[in-house]
Amino acid sequence: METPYKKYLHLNEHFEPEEYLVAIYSLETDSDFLETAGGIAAESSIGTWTAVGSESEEMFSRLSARVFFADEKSGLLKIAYPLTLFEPGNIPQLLSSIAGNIYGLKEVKNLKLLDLEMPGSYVRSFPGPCLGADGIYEIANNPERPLIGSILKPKEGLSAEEHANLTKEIMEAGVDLVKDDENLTSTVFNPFDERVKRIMAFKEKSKIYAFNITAPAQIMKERADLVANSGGNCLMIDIITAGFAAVQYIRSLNYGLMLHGHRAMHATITKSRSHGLSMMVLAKISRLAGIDSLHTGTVVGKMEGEQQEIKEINNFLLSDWYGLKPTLPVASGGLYPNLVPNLMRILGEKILLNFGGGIHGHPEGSAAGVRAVFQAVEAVKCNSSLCDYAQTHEELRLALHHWN
Ligand code: CAP
Ligand code: MG
Repeated sequence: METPYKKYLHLNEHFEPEEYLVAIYSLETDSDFLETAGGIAAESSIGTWTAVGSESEEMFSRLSARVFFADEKSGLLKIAYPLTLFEPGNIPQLLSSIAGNIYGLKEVKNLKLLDLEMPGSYVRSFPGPCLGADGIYEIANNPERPLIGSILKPKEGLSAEEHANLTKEIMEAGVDLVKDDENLTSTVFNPFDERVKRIMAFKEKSKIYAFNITAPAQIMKERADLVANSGGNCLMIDIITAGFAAVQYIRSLNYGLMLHGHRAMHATITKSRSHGLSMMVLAKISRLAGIDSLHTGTVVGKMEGEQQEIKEINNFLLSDWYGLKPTLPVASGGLYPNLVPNLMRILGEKILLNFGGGIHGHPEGSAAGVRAVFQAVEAVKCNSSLCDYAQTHEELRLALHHWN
């Protein structure tokens, strides 16, 4: 059976897709490589498996995607999409097109969306972050170091009262930010409303609390309203499980609060080297949607993530992008004081470093854990080794011993 796929091939190394959105994929197939590439371009733009009489030649030349680069050896494909295919400011629609049906095509063995290049007019149709990295640093009075945050542990289990007490203890010990864990929303033992009330009773303006509002959209709004009306400064959303429509909805309500993006479940689509989509793509759409701080990986912690990729993502998040504010990268997952020098060397200082077990697992308790982290940061700032610094800093000494 003849497919219409090959007409989507416009191989031309010199093609300059200025007013197109470009998607870069890697493809593995046991079928004809070029035909499958054409099929991907067809299915993700205007086509289907057979020619249809309702599609005119004029329509095809105006709206079809074009495969302008295809290398069978590496599997690399570049597809250009006319911008008029996309509704401005609509992330779900973008994903339904360029990261939708194509993964299910029988001929596709593996397909990974590696990167997206978007023209300024499309990028500017999104609001981007409200505060951005600089706005977050401003809340914390612009320290000349990475921001230090903590996730309360255990993930779930503390009552609202215990949760608030522990938050108070570690905020007084110095952390800039405390956050709910990704699976803590509202439970019988720790109801959202009570948690907000108890924490807002003592939280100072320069401290950030990220309340996890993740829920069905109407409940997310109620929770966001409560945080805003209680004087809070940050909303946390599990951006993958809640979905980008939910993120865009909360951003559209213009609370003026920081939006912290937790990426729980991202690895279902990012972890395979050959299939799914990359964390870079998620980072780009998170910034479009208005996420102010985004988990991007640690290199040295418990979660998978390669140094070069994480550095590229963090550089992207902090760089100029058609006037959208930068998103602050967040390193989190299996971090503890001993790792701070490597973290700062590899990922720099414009970053939020988040410690869960690495603070609350300190042998002398959570406040001592906070002090150990700050001592590690101070050691780096004054070019001292952790071992030397630990000789006069007891909490750091205990941490080095405990986690060595
Ligand atoms: C870290 C964490 C974060 C992960 C998310 C956890 O706790 O709270 O959710 O960092 O991973 O639940 O594992 P620990 P990522 O500090 O105790 O490891 O940032 O890679 O999305
Ligand atoms: Mg967590």
